[in-house]
Amino acid sequence: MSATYFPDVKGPIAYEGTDSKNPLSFKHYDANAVVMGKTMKEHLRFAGCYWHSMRGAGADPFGPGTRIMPWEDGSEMEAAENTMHAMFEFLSKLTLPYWCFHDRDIAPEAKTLTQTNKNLDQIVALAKKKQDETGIELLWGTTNAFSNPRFMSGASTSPSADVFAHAAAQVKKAMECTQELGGSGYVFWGGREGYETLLNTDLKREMDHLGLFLNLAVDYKKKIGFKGPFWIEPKPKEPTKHQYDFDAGSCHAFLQKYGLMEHFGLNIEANHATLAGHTFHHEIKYCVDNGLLGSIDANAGDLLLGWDTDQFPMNLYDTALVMYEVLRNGGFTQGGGLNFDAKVRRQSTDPIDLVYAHIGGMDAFARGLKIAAKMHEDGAFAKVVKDRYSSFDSGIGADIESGKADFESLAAHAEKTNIERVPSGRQELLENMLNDYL
Ligand code: XUL
Ligand code: CO
Repeated sequence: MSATYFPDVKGPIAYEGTDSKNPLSFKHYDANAVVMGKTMKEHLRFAGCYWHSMRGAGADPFGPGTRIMPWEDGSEMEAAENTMHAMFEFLSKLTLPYWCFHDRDIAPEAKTLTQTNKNLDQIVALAKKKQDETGIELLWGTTNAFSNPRFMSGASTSPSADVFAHAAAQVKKAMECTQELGGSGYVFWGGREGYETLLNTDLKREMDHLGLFLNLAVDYKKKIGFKGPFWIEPKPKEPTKHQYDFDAGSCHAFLQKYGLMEHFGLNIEANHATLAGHTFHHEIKYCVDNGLLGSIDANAGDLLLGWDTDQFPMNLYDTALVMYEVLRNGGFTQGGGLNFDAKVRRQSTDPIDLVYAHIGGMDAFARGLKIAAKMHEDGAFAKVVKDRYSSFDSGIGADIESGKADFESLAAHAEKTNIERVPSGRQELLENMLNDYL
């Protein structure tokens, strides 16, 4: 193990305020500063992700990886251990309180499942030691049931029952590892749970299998006493043409149909929201209004590109409006947080680029939190929305909402009511107000 993998970062990154010219400092993220009764650290619950930060070398369909990753050194298992050391050095220096991983990110897959699980046990023991030494905690764990060629046609939605069994074995083990490391939650992103063509796909059978699989996961969670919630991570497409967990709304319907609402929330990723044709804000608001806000994969897409670019979040409108909803939710009540499921660009090749990227993302969300808190404290937007629906607070509106009205009483009301005009939506004024907060 090398003494340090990030030699340019001497100590933990500190808050130095907006006047600082030090690029290795936070300008806005002041972990212990109190905002609306909680520290920024408690509100934002930042996590670093293992797959992009430690394992993603920058390969794209046109060329191999470009990044310098000095921790990928030695035999496969030595490299796995070095990488875990590098991850905790990186998390500590960025003062990231949480981390997230897939089973296959942290330990190499062997020829047999038995040996693969042994590899995992060895690395999980090291991760546990590093957690104890640093106080850094696991936000969530998950399974990579999409990279191995056996999962080419899906995992729990594969037409092969043997593949279904392999996916179950993997989730079983990854859930045990997550429990061992004290993870807050467990994520299901349906990597290839979708289809390429309906000509070879029994859509109903595949979705039933997915529902069954998640119910089996709930049974096992109860059996081992894993306390954390499960979170589905919606994504509409990529790698498959159509993914079953399309967006928050379709996951909500799925969870209700298969009797899973009690055990699941959602992990909303910004770039997945935009791929589904929604704003990040929309997906989060939908979750808050339906008791589904689990956790967030904090990244951003490029609106000119139609794929998952997983860039670092820099847009203050996004961070402010998303934190406005998180505050409205009373925080991450299911134990989630903001996981940087984001990668540096292929031309950002030095380990230090990873540090700049996270500083930028953390500051963007800290600013978003401060803006959102001010919006809540002023209450101006909440008042606009409340007033806009005030016709439902009394009279016929109250009768509608309470279920007292029927079509006959509504028709009688309409006959004696002449609607001259509906009040203005005032969108432009509201957008001006929003800009005043930024
Ligand atoms: C893929 C993606 C995953 C999940 C975890 O688009 O976001 O990394 O976050 O499997
Ligand atoms: Co993600």
